[in-house]
Amino acid sequence: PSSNGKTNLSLEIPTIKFTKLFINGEFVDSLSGKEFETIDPRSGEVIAKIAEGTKEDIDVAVKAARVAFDDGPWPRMPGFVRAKIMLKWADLIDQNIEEIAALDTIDAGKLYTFCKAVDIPGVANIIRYYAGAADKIHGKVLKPARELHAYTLMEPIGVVGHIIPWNFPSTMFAAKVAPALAAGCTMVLKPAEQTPLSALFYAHLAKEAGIPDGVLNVVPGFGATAGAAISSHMDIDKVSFTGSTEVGREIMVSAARSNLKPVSLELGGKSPLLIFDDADVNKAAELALLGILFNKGEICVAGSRVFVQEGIYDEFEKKLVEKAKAWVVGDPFDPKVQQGPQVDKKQFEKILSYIEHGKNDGATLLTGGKKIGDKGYYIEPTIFSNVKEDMRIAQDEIFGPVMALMKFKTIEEAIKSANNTKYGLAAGIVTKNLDIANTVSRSIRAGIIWINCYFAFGNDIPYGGYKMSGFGRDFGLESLHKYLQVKSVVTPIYNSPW
Ligand code: TXE
Repeated sequence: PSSNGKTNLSLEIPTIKFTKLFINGEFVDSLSGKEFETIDPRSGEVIAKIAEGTKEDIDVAVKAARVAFDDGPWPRMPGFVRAKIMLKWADLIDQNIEEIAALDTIDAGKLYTFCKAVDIPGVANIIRYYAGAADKIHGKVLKPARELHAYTLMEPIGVVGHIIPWNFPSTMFAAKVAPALAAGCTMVLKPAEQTPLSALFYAHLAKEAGIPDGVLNVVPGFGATAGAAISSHMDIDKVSFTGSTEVGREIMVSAARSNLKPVSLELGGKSPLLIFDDADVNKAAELALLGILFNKGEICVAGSRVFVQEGIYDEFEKKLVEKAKAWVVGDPFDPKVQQGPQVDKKQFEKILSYIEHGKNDGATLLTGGKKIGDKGYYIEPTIFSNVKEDMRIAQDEIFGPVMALMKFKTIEEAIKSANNTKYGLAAGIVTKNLDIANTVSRSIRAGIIWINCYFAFGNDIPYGGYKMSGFGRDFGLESLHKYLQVKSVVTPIYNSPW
């Protein structure tokens, strides 16, 4: 890989301390004794062997979570006591930022400096956000027409199953676990098989912080075995999933076929970024590039379809290509590097095959298009122009550093093109014109719209899909409500007929 900087990389690589399943407050081997390898995408080499959870281990973990829910202190504690423990956990995470950041870097190829500055401190802050909500969960006193006293209770939904992906191993962990804990739920989480390391580290710190045994169980394993055991489990009350649309559909089917547990699904995307003639071309090109290259394009809200109005198109294209050529790909521990390796061989090959589709389907390859080096899973920032809306590179989620660049004339045309996708996760608009911004933001069917920015996230900003990008929201109090259910209690007022 090309890299501008010199670093002593070995200094950053942590010893792997936790490789077993975390069930009922203990690190244990899997019942089958099986293990799987987690791979460093910088080299394709094995980092560690991890205990592989299968259906039997999920059963044990669910039993522990069930006991912790039915008989344990967690759901019964006053909210501020849960909050106090969660805040301690957040502080412990803050004390271990560098080590956890390094785990996500070797496991997922994510930029070390970014994990250290944003992802891992972000985990602590997500936990703090929901800890702050733990003692503010309450129902309403109602006013029925008849002489009844009626009120609602907000109760924790029960035992939750979380299935998370590999692109944001830490953020996804926190976004699922923190609101469920605040709500008083107990849970079993399956990290992605590509990235089990940080989740096990967080589990260890949860125990140290005083989260009672059985409340948080972490079972690494594969989707078809451990994941499917969660979605089809008769004693899990809710499943929260982030991953591909295909697997989301399977999860919904097995939830329906088992105990009808509610599911929330945060799935794929093919998000549009619309750049209008009045935009600052240089800034817009920077934003568009970041929109597709951030986290190597492995982000569900990647701005993978970029539509540019014809008046600035040529200048924009020129600037974009210049900037893409200057983008630094290399070892993610190197602070000068902007893009690390793709997460694994499967993802790497998928992206390269889409690049071939782009060429074969008649799009123009403006820059990139090749792998870098012979070791690890590095891919050049890749931009296609002359993309037709029905091409595979304009319709399918590639989940890599590959942009489809298109031109438009009118606002109406831009809106129509932006919505020409089965997905609806995010969209970006670049314009100084308030009328355009207001019209377009209301016309695009997506869960989050960024105006003159991209990837602007916040703990209190709900985030999730329209259409086949799924349903349910992560972040914000909306997410807390996924883990609660409403119970109505009704009683006649003294002596009144009912
Ligand atoms: O995802 P999977 P993969 C998209 C992206 C990517 C593609 C494939 O386009 O290229 O999906 O990635 C678990 N029952 N996204 O194959 O398989 C799995 O073990 C229950 C978008 O890695 O969806 C992992 O923990 N669980 C996305 C999680 O699901 C199952 C992030 C996600 O893996 C299962 C990741 C099953 N039958 C990929 N099969 C986003 N929205 O951010 C797998 N899993």
